[in-house]
Amino acid sequence: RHQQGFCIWFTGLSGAGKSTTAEILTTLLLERGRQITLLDGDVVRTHLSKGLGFSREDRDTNILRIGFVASEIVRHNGVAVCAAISPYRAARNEVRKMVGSERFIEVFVDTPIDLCESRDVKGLYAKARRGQLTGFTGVDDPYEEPINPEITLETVNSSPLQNAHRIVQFLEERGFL
Ligand code: GGZ
Repeated sequence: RHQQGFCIWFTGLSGAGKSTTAEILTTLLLERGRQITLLDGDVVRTHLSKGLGFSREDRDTNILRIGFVASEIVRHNGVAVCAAISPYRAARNEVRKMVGSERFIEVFVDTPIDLCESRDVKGLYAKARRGQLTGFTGVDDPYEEPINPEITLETVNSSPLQNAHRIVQFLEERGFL
């Protein structure tokens, strides 16, 4: 059976749970026999986007690079799971156009900043609050929430596993799986 490709695009603050949910989703999709490419912003920045910083221009470059790779994967009927903060709406919409809107599934990981900050796995929020790190998303740099995401995930009362299952259910309903 011929299966069409698609792109799952996670967006949300640092520490919102994008990577964790994306990793679980990848496992669930692999179990269904799909080939998945996981493009995590943090990881992409060590090779494809090596040397880029966190200015608006560099973030947009990072997002468009990830988007370009995702669009190639989708064009060849593969599955791209992308997880980067992607704070700017215009860049996300650009990627949506590159991939094709009908195959682009924007997933807003809607974790309140207080919760991201209380987890602070890498201690970056604390650094940003102390002024040792400037231009940190949500602290002194913008995050533009999606207006019409295909999926909004709530993470206060839902686990990453539950959220990954929600995405799988959406994909089944839409005929992607
Ligand atoms: C936001 C930053 C910053 C600044 C370093 N602002 O939670 P993390 O640590 O592991 O993931 C964040 C990552 C953000 O990279 P992305 O490629 O996802 O960002 S973007 O989509 O905006 O291009 C965070 C860390 O890098 N980090 N400095 N100033 N996050």
